[in-house]
Amino acid sequence: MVGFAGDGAFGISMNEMTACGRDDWPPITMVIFRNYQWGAEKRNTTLWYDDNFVGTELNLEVQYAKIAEACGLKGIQVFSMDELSKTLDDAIEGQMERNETTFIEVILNQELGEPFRRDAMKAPVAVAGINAEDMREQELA
Ligand SMILES: Cc1ncc(C[n+]2csc(CCOP(=O)(O)OP(=O)(O)O)c2C)c(N)n1
Ligand SMILES: [Mg+2]
Repeated sequence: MVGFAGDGAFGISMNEMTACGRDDWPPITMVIFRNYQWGAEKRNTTLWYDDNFVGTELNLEVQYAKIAEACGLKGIQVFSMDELSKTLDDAIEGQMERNETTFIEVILNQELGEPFRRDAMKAPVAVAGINAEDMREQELA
């Protein structure tokens, strides 16, 4: 099994790293794309709000490969496509032949890609306003 995730998505679910090295669990290989941000969300907000973004930066100091090591698994950082190809080959061999689980942390730059749906990237509009006149005191039984 080979999994792929962005660093943000992986960060939401990475507590599973503490379980996946259990003796009776099958080994896996996981590739984490480390661009230090919630890139998709940042891209959306820069398009909606005149190149502004907020709340999409991740902690620069976190190293997922080291967290994998602390969980008793293999963790490797790679910095180029060649390194990734070789490391992925080794990790899959380890998974298939030696019962090894490897987390590969791919270090990237912060270039933002094209949005998944550019046609949906219009500024949000209020579909129903809030009118103070509509408010009612809560009635307690
Ligand atoms: C459980 C959950 N929470 C929030 C979201 C909304 N969401 C979609 S993309 C994204 C950011 C993902 O960032 P990352 O995994 O680092 O991918 P990148 O765009 O940087 O490649 C978030 C939070 C989601 N899809 N699932
Ligand atoms: Mg990311």
